[in-house]
Amino acid sequence: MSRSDLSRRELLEMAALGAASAFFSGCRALPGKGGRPQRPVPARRPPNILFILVDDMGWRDAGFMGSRYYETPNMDRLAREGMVFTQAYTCGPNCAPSRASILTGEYTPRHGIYTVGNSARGRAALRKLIPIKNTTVLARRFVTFAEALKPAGYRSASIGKWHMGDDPGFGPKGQGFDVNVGGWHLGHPRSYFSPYHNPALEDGPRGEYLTDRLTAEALKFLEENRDRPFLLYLPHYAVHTPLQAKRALIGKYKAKKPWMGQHNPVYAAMVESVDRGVGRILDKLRDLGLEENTVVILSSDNGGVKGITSQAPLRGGKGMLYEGGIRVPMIVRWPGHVRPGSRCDTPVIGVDFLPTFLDLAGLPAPRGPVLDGVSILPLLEGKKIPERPLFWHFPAYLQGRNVEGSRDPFFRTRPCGVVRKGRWKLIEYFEDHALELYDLETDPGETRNLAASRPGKVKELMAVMRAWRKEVGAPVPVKPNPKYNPGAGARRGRKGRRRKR
Ligand SMILES: [Ca+2]
Repeated sequence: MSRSDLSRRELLEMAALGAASAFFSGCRALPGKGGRPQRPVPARRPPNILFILVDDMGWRDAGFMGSRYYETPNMDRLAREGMVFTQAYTCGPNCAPSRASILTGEYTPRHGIYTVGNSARGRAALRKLIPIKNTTVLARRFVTFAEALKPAGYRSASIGKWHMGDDPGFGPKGQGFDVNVGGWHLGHPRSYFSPYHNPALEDGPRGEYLTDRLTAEALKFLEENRDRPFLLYLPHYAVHTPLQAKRALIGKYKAKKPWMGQHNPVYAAMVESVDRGVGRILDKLRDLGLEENTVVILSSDNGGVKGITSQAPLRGGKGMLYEGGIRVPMIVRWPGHVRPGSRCDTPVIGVDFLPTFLDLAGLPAPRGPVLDGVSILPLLEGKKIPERPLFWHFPAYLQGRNVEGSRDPFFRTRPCGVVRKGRWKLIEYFEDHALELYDLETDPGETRNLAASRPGKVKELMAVMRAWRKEVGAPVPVKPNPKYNPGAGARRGRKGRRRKR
């Protein structure tokens, strides 16, 4: 029986009936998909889950990731008390696809959210192919982690950015969260200072700072829900553009020396505001006695924007499928379970959150939805998970003039597919089937394309990627663009040398 045979409500009711009864009646095995027995569901209060997702925060945009420019003492403390994942990935190089996959545990071809807005971005004359049409609203049939956790009695809130539709129906509340503060279709704030002009967020006093406000809303939710399992999803609007920070925090960064391409004092002040919020949340957990039974996760939805920040030595930034666009910082803290100050180099990816949350809650996978990721609970416990390939599918164009690290002067990326398996990463560009093969172990900066010298590896990875595309129904663009003009780039290249972010 597939998802299409069942309504969304039926799925949730089935999950609720099966799991909730087991949850409250002690340990027993639940039937899994195809009648296989699953793990017993323990009769304990499941841990709270507090997931702080920073927007556009680059892989090195924090002290614990090595930055000597940004000051993030609270994130650094979280890192000292938890596990840092050094090879954490998001499923897209920009906001909406990453979020849709984080929330649903499904790769982008399944929900069709491949990019932000239009998939045909950039000048038409420079695009060889008609890209695959993008979806901008997450369909109701998808089961989010808020819905998946309901059978265990979690009270859930989404406080911050949503970017996949509007309530009622397609915002956080339509997708299973009990509380929505500030989440709607827009992917950036109109202003970081109140009035916010956001229909999902009541304005605060004039001049109130959005990051502080979301932190305050999070603290309120923690206080109100201290006595029951909660899922707090805190997707900050920061540190996405517009670059707007509290004046008092900017000055000291102006006096600091740039470090490895990190030099923007306003952006640094925005990072610091998020960090101060993290500190207040950690303090509140401690004050409420919730520290022990709360899993705190901090990560980002895509790489930092080139020109504003830098993830060097990784190549590129937001909007690219190079490591700088898709590798993100990530910490998980869970006292008594995760070894403080530990580090994990195993690659993990956005679709792993939902299965991990189910595992934490002691719930079986809901019947119907496909889970593309795996639970990373074994990694948190210092064990291993079986090696698996990771995939990206980006059948879209993202413009960007002369962005450092990109493959050409007009686009941050052209339509492509990517697979990572072990140390190897293969990129296939759909316009001309050009291939790039990188050995991330010896060349994390993706500077040496080994495709020509390792044909065997290319063949192996292409087969893995093609099989995956077939499995998930990933559409590859093949239709030529009648507006394409091979000479357009040359003319434009001569006269237009202006730089654009
Ligand atoms: Ca983003």
